Amino acid sequence: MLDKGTLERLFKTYCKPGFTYAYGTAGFRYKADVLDTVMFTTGVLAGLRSIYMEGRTVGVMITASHNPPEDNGVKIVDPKGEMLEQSWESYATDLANSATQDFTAFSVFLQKLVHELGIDTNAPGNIAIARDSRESGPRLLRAFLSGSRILPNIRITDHGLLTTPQLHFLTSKGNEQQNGPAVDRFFYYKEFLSAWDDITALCGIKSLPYKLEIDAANGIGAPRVKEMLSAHKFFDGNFRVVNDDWQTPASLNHLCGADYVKTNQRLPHGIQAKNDCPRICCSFDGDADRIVFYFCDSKGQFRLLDGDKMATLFAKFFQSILSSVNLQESLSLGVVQTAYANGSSTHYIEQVLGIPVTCTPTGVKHLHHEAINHDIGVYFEANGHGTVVFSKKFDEVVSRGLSNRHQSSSTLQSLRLLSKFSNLINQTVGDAISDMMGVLAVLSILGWSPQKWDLEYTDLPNKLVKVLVPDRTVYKTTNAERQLLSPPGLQGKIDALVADYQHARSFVRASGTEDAVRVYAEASTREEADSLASRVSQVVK
Ligand code: NG1
Ligand code: ZN
Repeated sequence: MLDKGTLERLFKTYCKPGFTYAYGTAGFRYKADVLDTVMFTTGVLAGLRSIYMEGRTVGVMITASHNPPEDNGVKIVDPKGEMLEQSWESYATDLANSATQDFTAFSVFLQKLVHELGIDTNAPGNIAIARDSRESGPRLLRAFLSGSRILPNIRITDHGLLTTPQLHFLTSKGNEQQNGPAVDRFFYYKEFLSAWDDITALCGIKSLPYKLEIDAANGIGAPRVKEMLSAHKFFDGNFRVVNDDWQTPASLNHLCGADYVKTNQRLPHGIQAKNDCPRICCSFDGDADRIVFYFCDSKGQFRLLDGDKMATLFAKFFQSILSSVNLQESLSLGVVQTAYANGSSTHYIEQVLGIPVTCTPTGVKHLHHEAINHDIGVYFEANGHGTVVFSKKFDEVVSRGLSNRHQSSSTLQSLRLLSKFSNLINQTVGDAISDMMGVLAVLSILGWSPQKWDLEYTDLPNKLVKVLVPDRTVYKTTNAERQLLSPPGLQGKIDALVADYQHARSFVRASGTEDAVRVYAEASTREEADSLASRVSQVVK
């Protein structure tokens, strides 16, 4: 480690007293002007994590996703591309909060951590880092790099501007392929496009079934999706990216993007309400790890195809392929949702498809950990954040099937399809680009229009409201966030309100990314859902 004098000088450059940080749903996320301290300490912590993981590459993403342009954040990605292990979230928080006291508190805590974890601070480590298009990104990157440099043997690969899922994917592949080709964003494009080419060739698909309009939220997804798809025969001339002004920081997520479309249930700026040509539209969020689809029906009305609709589409698709090759008993298929999933989607998956559903707390890290208990685990948050994960057993069973020379050609075709789908989907985390291609591939194979997809089930009317409260930390939940434990007595009041409505549901939880409490309500009519949300909001305040 650096000598004390140099360390103290660096510390004083970046660390300021008087702020308390918490590692939230997706890392540290605040207004960018209070982030320097935690960027510096996260630089230290990511280095320690890599040394602890025997030098394997740890990823770091600087982003605040769908939040406004003046926010930013940082999260650490573990070597397999997954979210940071939970016990380390507390180390990250405690290290940051020691640094907001003074240099002595920071160095004492750091020494204690290093000692307790048995870390040799001179050992080698590797970090792969990237950022989204926010204006504060370069400044925060400098603070991070200075933190990581207090450990002398940490090698940094700076990928520059990437989408969040690209960084997850490259972190994971970088660890798998030590001596292979360069693992950069072009490697990402090649991997996913070759899976797309294999699937379309296998299924005889010659072109996109309809025009594609992509709202890129004026974020980093815009240049990346253009760079990836522009030169490809399927997409060239058949897709259009709107809200692609990623170089104007103030326009990020403004009147556009997945969060805007899902929350307001309306078209983003830049996409016209028309139904004169077959088309499907989608919106990414600011760092392109979420996607929602939509279209306008014959009356020109907006129809949303959100994360729940994607989960049901993938679940139904994989279920039908598994049963076509008689693998439904040997390979388990399950869907993971959160309490925000529309009740109709859960009912459809469980009762119509007969596929088990598990509910976890909000945040993909929770969904992901549950999904890996299945051989094919489909997980999506209603807001469009999710993916599909395939187990080792899935790989083994499929490759065994493929090497069996007595299989019929239709069985071989289905097994190849399963195998190629596991390559088309970014299994490390939700990925707008990869999910988009996955959905387009499924719709093309099934020959479905967006209208047909939408008709699978009808959403219950619902409402999500943000309520500002003096202290959101008092809102403690249980039962996958569906019930409040505290403040005392509040859950009883919510239950009493819910009982006034037909087929209704409502729950309250503190946001992990914003200083607010979220109220969700659904009921059998629009009026009832709105009324329940408003009455629950009143008792929460
Ligand atoms: P919070 O702010 O904890 O509700 C939001 C989303 C999550 C997840 C994270 C990370 C909702 C209701 N919540 O979390 O699903 O995507 O942001 O970006 O959409
Ligand atoms: Zn995001």
